[in-house]
Amino acid sequence: PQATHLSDYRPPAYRVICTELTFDLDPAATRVKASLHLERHPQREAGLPLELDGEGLDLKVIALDGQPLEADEYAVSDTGLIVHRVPERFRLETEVEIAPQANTALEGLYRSGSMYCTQCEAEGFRRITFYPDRPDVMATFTTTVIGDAEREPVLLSNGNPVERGSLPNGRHFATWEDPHPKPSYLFALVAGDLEKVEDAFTTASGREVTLQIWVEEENLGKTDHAMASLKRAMSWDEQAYGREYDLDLFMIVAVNDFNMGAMENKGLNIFNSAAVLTHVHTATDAAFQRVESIVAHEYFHNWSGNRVTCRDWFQLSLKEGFTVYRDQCFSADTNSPAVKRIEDVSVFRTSQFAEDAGPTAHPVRPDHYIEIGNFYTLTIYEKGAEVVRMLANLVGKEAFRRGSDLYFDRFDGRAVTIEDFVGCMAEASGLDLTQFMRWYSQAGTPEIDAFGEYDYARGEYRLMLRQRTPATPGQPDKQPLHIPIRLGLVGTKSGRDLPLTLNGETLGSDAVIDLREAEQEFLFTDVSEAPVPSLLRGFSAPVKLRFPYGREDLAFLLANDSDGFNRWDAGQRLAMLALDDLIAAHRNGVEKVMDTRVVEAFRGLLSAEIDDRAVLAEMLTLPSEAYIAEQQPLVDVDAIHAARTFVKQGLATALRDDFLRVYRENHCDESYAPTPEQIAGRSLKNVALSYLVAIEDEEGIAQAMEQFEADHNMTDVRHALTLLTHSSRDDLSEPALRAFGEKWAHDTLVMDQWFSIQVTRPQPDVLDRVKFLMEHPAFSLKNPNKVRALIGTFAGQNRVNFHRIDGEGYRLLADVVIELNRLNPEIAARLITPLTRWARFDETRQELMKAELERIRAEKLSPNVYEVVEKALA
Ligand code: B3K
Ligand code: ZN
Repeated sequence: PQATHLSDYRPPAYRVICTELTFDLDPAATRVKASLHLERHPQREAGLPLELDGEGLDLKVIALDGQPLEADEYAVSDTGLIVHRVPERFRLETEVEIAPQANTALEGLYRSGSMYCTQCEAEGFRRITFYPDRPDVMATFTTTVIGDAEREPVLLSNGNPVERGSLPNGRHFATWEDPHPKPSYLFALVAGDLEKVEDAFTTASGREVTLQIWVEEENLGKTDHAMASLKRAMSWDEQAYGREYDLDLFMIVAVNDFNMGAMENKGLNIFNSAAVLTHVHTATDAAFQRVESIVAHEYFHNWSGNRVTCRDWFQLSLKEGFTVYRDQCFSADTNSPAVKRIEDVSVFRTSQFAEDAGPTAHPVRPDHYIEIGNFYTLTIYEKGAEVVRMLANLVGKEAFRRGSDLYFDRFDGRAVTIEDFVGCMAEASGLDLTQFMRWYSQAGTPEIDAFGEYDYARGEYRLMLRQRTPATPGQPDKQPLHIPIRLGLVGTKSGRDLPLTLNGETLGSDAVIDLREAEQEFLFTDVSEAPVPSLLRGFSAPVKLRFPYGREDLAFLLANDSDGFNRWDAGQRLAMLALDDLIAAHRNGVEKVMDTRVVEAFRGLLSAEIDDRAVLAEMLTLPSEAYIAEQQPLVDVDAIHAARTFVKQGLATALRDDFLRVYRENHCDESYAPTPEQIAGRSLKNVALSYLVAIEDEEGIAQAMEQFEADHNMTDVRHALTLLTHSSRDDLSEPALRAFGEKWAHDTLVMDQWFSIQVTRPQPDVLDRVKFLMEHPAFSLKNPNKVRALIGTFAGQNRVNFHRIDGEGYRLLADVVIELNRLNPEIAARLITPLTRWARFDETRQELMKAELERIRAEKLSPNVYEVVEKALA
């Protein structure tokens, strides 16, 4: 496979003005007729051949301006079609045959159950018809779908419905028109036996929009939350960005087989059913919140992605980073902002940092790729969002809004680049963002070492910062970045933020300083008492920041920092210090001793007046094994597991009565609602319960059992069942799992949870259970949700067992990857991730992991898997 390079970008030789499609649906032989109105691109020379992308298409008819082409006038290859000579403006007609039912890659047109649906981003449209399948070709689309009137009563595509009617032989058709020019990746088609839930939204300027969510009949009761979220998102975008919806109809369709969470096709979003369906008894609080954020995310793409799109796929973060930033702000506004930030940063520091430190590290704007499907990553999405967040904080709220208005207005209907976006921000703010642009081109996580000195006599605090970004594959040398660091100096006497004066300038008590040099010093004057610095508040930049905090400093910040995020982070750092010692003790065979300071800090948290229960729940949560691993020079999964378990049990033993009290005080029998208030209460009590069950406290176990049996809502049921399943009480968990599995055998999304609960068990027999569950009738390798729930969860979250020293965990994963490489390359490539991290482990494990990568490499590989494996073994 060949790499594509950003530096090779050229506009297409021909562009499409309008696209007319007719689909005659059939599982084994769907006919797709395309009529394309093309013209030469004004920036390209005359006389170039027409090159169209196409994969797996059986060409039946081809005609230019009504004249069938002779065999020597065109050529078809594995990757497309070339017409050697074409005029300046012309119409090209093709007809191809495709087989949706044989499409297990779930790209292009495929079947999910008895429905037909599409997924075209990034390069799936070329599996539907011959086309310039690149985002800088934007055309209007008219689509006619012909299906069986009984089996596919519902026929949907983008835009507005314009005509429908019946045809001979029990067939019928529907025609859709999308007036907004769009790239092919935003094309969508859905056909099947679906039911809809309908609602309406009136935009700020008075447009009446019909909102529809299409589902299979049995899911009709599970759409309320998605619909309410959609309406909230629509009005939020009007207020926050001045952006209105632009068609009379907005549709969401839920499908069970989907590679990602959802897809923002114009006017017809297609969703993984897991990202849209919710019900008190089938979905957890986390799932409710995920649905809300994904519905919003896809909706926000209507402007950041669809109206203004990407010139090429290297600019993917232009739409994804910005849209993630938008959905994060939306969720923060709708729920608890501090908790939202804590959750996002936790994921980021665990998984994006790991990506940045591994063999697949790449910049927010990569400069080459083999398979773009491999670049829907935490770096493009989440780091991209962090970069936009830094921009927003640098230019300030008003300028950011002026900049985004400028961006949407100036580039409406166009396919643009990251420079265009940042340029609007620079123009609106007057700031020079040249150095800032390095965030887009430089991969890797910057590391900042900070030191502070308080001069009592002079009343000065000197802060020294040094930044360095470690080398990443292909980028040995790194430049200093422009890093905004939000900070406060918390007085050790007063416990308050001290006023900040820097270079004679008064900055308030919470300020942002700009680190631009490799090394830089900041001298704060008029500092009236010795401070503890609170650095990188709110995670103001996606960096690792080290500061030689003592345990006392951290306990102090945990109790006093005015920044909720940094209070939480101080607790995490304090726990990390204790964990580091215990990991070392475990490795050296020394007796483990519980750090009393951590116990006292937790006691303080549990007994203080509670203002935000959701934040408290986060503060009481220990860093995950994955996060701890991220902090270690060499990952010792067993030592990490032992150390974390030791701390958890130590805290539970010391604070047992407090946890029990917190559990009882926050238990609530009100009828379920996914409100921030209720979610906070459930998180807090469930964290408390996890401590009690960690020491298999009688009372705790009984509460867990009761919570499971009460069957009040899925959050509580799943949590209780997970705790029991992860405990040694198989006498309780086995019957509970059986009952749960039988009760929900008909609900595919609940069965996903049932799989995940079991494969995260720490017990050593879990690998056999994974294999056993792979034979379960509810499991299928062809369904990405199932693969993620069972295999992905095992490999990604059950660290002790996946990394078993006999290599059985690795072997199992490699076996699945090899099979999926044939069925669904996009999912196969994602699944390999844990194996690519071999360099972080001991030699024995390194060899075992590499051996499995080699075994995969020996197969006939899809470009997706090939690219990942080659990088991992490079
Ligand atoms: N834009 C889609 C991504 C689909 C790509 C799959 N290969 C989802 C999203 O970010 O909204
Ligand atoms: Zn997106």
